Amino acid sequence: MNYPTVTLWSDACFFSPYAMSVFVALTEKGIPFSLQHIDLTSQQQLAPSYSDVSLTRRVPTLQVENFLLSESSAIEEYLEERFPAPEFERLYPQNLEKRARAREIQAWIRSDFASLRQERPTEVLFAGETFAPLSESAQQSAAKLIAAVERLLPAGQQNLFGEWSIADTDLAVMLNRLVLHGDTVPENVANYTHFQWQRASVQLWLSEYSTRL
Ligand SMILES: N[C@@H](CCC(=O)N[C@@H](CS)C(=O)NCC(=O)O)C(=O)O
Repeated sequence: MNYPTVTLWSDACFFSPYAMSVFVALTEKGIPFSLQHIDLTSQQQLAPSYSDVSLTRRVPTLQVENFLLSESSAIEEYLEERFPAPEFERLYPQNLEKRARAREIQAWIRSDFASLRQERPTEVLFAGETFAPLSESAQQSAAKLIAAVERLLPAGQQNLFGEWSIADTDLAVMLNRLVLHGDTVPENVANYTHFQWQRASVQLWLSEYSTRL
């Protein structure tokens, strides 16, 4: 098969959950791609050369041939249409309502949970660091997240929609801010999170990070 040239701009430390989400999406679809790194610690995203690449000057940014796109969920919806099933694996459920639900989860994960994100930063996910007990506000955020997962996850299932979707990975990232930190999470939610974290595409991202230590 003739694949187009695909490049993913990621953070140099492999600490971006949004770059991770796109990395997982490309890997799941089986699309060959190369990685370019932006060093956020030295603010390389603000360099003039990156403004030609990224409208938002953030990571991730994806390039397919000469088309450039930022914002992880927009990238994933583009990938789903640009590399459609059945030739390529699905990122989103086939069923319309389930697909809408998956997008709802993605949008929610990206726009809410500020206190959780702040008190359980990506260092928890990718460097095993620990932080102070959660504030009242972060506890409320965590309770809201967990209640939603308990409502959405069918009993005895390890994926939200019967089969894996990119929303499972995004949700597991947010949940692992708690689970990997050792915060109290119901057993079925912790099991779901562990299961999602074991996925080969996620482990590949984690191994990319560890080769950079
Ligand atoms: N909503 C964006 C968030 C992207 C984002 O926040 N990227 C961070 C790294 S995790 C970044 O590039 N930060 C540098 C900056 O904002 O200058 C997405 O989903 O792609």
